[in-house]
Amino acid sequence: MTDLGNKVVYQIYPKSFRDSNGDGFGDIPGVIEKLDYLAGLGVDYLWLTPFFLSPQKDNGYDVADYRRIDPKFGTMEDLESLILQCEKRGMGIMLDMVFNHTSTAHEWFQKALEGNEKYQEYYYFKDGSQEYAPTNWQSKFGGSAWEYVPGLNKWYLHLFDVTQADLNWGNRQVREELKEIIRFWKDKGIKGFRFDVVNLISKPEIWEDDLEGDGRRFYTDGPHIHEYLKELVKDTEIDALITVGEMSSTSLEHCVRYSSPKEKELSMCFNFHHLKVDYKDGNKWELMEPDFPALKTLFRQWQTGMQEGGGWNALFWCNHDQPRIVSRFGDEEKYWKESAKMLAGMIHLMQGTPYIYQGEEIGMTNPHYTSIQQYRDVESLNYYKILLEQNKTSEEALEILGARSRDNSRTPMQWTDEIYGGFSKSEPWLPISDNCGKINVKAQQDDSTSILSFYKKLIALRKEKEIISKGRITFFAQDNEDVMAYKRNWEEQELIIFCNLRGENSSAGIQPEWNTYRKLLGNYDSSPEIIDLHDISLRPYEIIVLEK
Ligand code: TEU
Repeated sequence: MTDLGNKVVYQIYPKSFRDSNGDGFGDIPGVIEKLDYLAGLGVDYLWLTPFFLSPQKDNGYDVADYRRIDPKFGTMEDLESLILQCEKRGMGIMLDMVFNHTSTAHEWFQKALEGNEKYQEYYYFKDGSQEYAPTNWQSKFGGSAWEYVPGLNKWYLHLFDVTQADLNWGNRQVREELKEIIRFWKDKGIKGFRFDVVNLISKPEIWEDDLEGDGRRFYTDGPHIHEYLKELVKDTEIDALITVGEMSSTSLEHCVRYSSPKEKELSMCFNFHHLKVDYKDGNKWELMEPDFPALKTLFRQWQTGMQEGGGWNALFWCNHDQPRIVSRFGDEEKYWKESAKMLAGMIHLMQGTPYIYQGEEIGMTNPHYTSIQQYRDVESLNYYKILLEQNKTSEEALEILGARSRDNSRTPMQWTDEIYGGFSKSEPWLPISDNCGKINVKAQQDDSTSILSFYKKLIALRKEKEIISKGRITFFAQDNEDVMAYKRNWEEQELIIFCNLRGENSSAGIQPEWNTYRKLLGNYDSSPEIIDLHDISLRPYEIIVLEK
């Protein structure tokens, strides 16, 4: 989908973006208030995480009615006005479709609980005695993936929270219902969709224990996944819109198929492999320093693999489930500005469509909460208990949450240096970071050296230079552990990108011909020191982009 190559998507977590009515909870009118800011950034699409009617057990990823707006977020009129106001500014709204599961408060599930067999077939209800769950699969939020319903003598499947029951995509009626929901929103003028954990929707025919893992190998990129996606896209004609699938624990081969235009599935995919290089033995709840050589290898494999296969990447560091990237792979103290800019440049100049998560563009950091009372996220609260059961001390458990909790990214957007950061007049639903006096939009808006200005520059460059959206990518200096280095080529043009991943000086090597190239972009004010024809020395977290 290379015609999407020059587009940029901005992700909004409405609950934490801007509270217009002072209840401590962000809302749709709050988003409308900030549209000029977003248009000023230069972004093309706004992806809003779910604001549909929901008990909010998983902050809206537990949908009780896909066609209604949760009153906490506003009204349908508010949304219609948002769509219109966006259009006026040349931006489109993308909605987040949570189709792997519904909330157990959804009418379908409620009918199933009443014994209605038609609706039981909408989910995975399995007979079985109370002692034995149908399989040993684990929920992604901890504990068994099955819940027993005594009144029915049946278990139901929930890969996430117990209030998020998995939908049975094998049932044609379910697929038809979901298509109707898409049509409903398309008719309202929605320009794109993000599909939540969409590569988990096709479950296996045989239900068996996983003797090697938590069950994911049976349902990840499952047996009918490509069929279901093709059918959904064809019958709702969303191939003309922008679509992105969130792919959990996926493979390159599947992502090529999900996103290659000739397959007519989705425009692009998110994968998370590059965000696991600091998981010890693949375990999110064991801390480790980031393995940068592994990061380099993953980017090379995915970038070149998608390129060769004709797939298309969604480029991102941050979202509402991930800790803040500057706290994670950068340095939020001494090299806060430099590292935030370098990390931004590194992915924005790769092949794919970049996504910016609210607050990333001003270098927001993790909040460093000190007490479990400050956390709200269901996954964090579950894992806090699990970590204590594993004999971690509460200090250790808090240290792990401090680095890994999803609440790290969900703190209120820092607009100003006021008490609640200009997010709200009252106390926010989740505590705002202490550093909002220093890190906020207001402080960066008129500063040409700010992180915000750097993001604007990256977005503007993408619009200006075809090579960024269309160019081929090749990686080099693969054995240099400290520096990510790649080239982009398009017609006669060439860009060379060096990113120093470390907080120390590093050196990048140079080809003689590059000596004549001009510096297009950097995150330090002065020019790079080209020592001689053999070497470019990079300062801590420096990014240098040379143009032929
Ligand atoms: O996330 C899917 C997902 O698997 C995660 O990134 C999840 O947060 C991680 O596995 C936990 O370690 C999506 C949504 O982005 C997330 O907010 C929802 O909670 C989840 O699906 C369920 O709908």
